[in-house]
Amino acid sequence: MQQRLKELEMEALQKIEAAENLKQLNEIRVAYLGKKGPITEVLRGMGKLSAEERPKIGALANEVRGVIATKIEETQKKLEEAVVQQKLASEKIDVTLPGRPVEVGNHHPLTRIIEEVEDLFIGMGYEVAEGPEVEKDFYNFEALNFPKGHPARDMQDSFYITEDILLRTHTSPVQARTMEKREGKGPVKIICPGKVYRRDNDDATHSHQFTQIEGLVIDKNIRMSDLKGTFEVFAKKMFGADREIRLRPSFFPFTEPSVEMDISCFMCGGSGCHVCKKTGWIEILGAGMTHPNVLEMAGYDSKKYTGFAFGMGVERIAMLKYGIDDIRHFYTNDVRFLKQFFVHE
Ligand code: FA5
Repeated sequence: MQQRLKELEMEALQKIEAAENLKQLNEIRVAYLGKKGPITEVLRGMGKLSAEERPKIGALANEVRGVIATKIEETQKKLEEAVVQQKLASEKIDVTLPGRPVEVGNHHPLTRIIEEVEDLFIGMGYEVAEGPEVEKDFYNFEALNFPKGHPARDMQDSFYITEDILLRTHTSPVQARTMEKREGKGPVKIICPGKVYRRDNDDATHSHQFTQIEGLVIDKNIRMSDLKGTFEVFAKKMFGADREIRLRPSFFPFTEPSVEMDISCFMCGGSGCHVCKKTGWIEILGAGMTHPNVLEMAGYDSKKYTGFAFGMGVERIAMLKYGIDDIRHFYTNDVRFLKQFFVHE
């Protein structure tokens, strides 16, 4: 039996030595040290031995088992280390390679226009104001001299949420809110950019959701010539000296007199095309002298104070400035379109 144990030891050590990977080594462990292995079998047969032989064989079996286990452990460490080394060799990192470029976002063209207009007006002493997109009928219409049932409400087809709450159809309610806050005391000089919503049919120059920038100036002795001068500065700065502007008489319940300003079409230069609907002009803003009713409703003495206001379409300005022929490009988020406006800051 002693002989058998020694042979087993030799055989196992040779096989361990020859193991090429961890899987083979594990198979050897199971074969020699497992419950069904030859050493366990020797130990099981010890009952048949004499009392004298039993401790000797028992000790030897344990010794052989220990030798095999130690060898397996050492070999396992070696094989594991070899696996790591192999991985390191195959996954070499060249730290001198240039990095992969990361796609970085940039400002949307509409945001750029808003910032440019804000900068221009802040430079002329205006403050930037804001108001809610979900608005009360009172601020969107009534405080602006559109009583309930007034036919002028049809000019701006609205998305109503309840009878008294709607998605604002223009940024003009911010005028009413600002005047109310000032409690009849001037001067006021604000611009307010924001989203507005109308049940308009979408086409090349109309969208059901678009962006406006409102402006309001209230002080003593504000005249129509102040409005005109402001627009001339604005048009020159935004579009350059060679683009023509024109003011047309118009109607808004909250301004009197009222005007609309057009800019000559960028696409056809004024001869008429599909973008300007054959007129040669693109309308970019509505404006006028603040109606005395609006001033009085907000607590201003309309004999002391006068004012002018305007509301411009940001998409239209962007279209004119960048030569974009369809307003829908702004909302589809096509990166190929947006990338043309990327500026590296
Ligand atoms: C108004 O919204 C008035 N609140 C403007 C105003 C303010 C007048 C202060 C007087 C005093 P209007 O509906 O015309 O006006 O819209 C103003 C501008 O928004 C238009 O000149 C145009 O540039 C833009 N606009 C109007 N409807 C759309 C639309 N559906 N899609 C894109 N832009 C539009």
